[in-house]
Amino acid sequence: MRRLLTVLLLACTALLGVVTPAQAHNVLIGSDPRDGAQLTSGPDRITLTFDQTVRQGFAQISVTGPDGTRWEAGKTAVDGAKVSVGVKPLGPAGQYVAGYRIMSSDGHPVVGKVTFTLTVAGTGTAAQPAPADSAAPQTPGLSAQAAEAAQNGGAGMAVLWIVGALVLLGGATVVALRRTGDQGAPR
Ligand SMILES: [Cu+2]
Repeated sequence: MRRLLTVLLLACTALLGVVTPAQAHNVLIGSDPRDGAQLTSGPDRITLTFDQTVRQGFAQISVTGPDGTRWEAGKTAVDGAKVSVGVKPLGPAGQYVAGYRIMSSDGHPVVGKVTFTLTVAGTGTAAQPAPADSAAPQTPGLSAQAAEAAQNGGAGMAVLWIVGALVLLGGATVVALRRTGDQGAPR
């Protein structure tokens, strides 16, 4: 039993160890357009503002419109704590999702999304048409990652760390129980 307690203690320490650094992740503190905005005309650019400097070279914003059409224009730019991308003139009215992927200043990737609604249809045509196989559940890659992160309340990475730690904890407990059982079992 003492062994089990020791293992549990070690596992808890490990849990704290992996959760603490996750707090240093960059956090989205604002956007233009803001999340949930209702727009009568499309924005020229989408700008995301984080709480601290974003690393260069990994950041990417994709703009996905109704039916999976794509509307971002040009490369994603990183300027200090701001990450932005150009947007083509928008087309159909409906919901547009700016999915993002950035590298935190602490070296961890962070994904998420900002959603806005175009209330009046524009005249633009998509940078990329809707995927041919519309039966596919989700376009793989960035938008899927962003959607997943959003489902986790934007704390995708933190959740991953916690799940990983719990798996470790569970494994350690099973090993400890087996060992205790072996010692006590009559042969
Ligand atoms: Cu981090």
